[in-house]
Amino acid sequence: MNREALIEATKRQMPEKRFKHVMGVVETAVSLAERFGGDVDRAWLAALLHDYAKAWPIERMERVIREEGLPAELLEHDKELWHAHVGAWAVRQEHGIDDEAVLDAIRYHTSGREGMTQLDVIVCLADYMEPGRDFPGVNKIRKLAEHKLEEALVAGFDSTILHLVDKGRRIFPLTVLARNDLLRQIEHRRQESAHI
Ligand code: DGI
Ligand code: FE
Ligand code: FE
Repeated sequence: MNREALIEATKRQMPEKRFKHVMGVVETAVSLAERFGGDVDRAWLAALLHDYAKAWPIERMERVIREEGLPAELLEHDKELWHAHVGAWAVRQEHGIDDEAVLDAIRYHTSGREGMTQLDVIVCLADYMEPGRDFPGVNKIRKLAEHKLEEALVAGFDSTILHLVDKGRRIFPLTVLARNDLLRQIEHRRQESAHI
């Protein structure tokens, strides 16, 4: 796989501003993987491709979901959620990416999911805290991410959920399940370290 060609193909899918965000996510995901002993190559690849379909027209995303057997349930939820699944489909089709761990990290980078892998967490978290991001609470997330991946991602989901509630919008159930599961893992770890 040629990294330069993948970077160029990704750049062609989106406006300059979005591409800058993507490269910020790459930089952040790689540094998180290094800090927490994760898979740096997979973090690089999943981060580069995470928003591959983000700027595609809505109709194109809808067609892929309907015709390529992606979860139909997506159509009943916020369109913001579509690009993650469509992006995973697209990079397999267009670039032969077949590493399921990478595809899952792309697929679940917006919603999260139960049983998130370390790679899923790194990509999702990097998306929240890359250098170009600026929203209330982003510095708290960056601070937590210096030591605690899961705690930082819970803070990220909290900011999204609070924002959606504030706007009177629906919450995709998988995000709630993902947050509960992360809190469960954090609690478990606390209890284990208390017993040593
Ligand atoms: O693609 P990005 O803008 O880089 O970031 P993203 O893939 O995390 O998309 C975030 C958007 O998705 C954000 O505007 C909130 C929106 N969204 C809508 N409903 C939900 C949701 N995000 C989550 N996690 N859960 C939802 O239920
Ligand atoms: Fe995204
Ligand atoms: Fe993103």
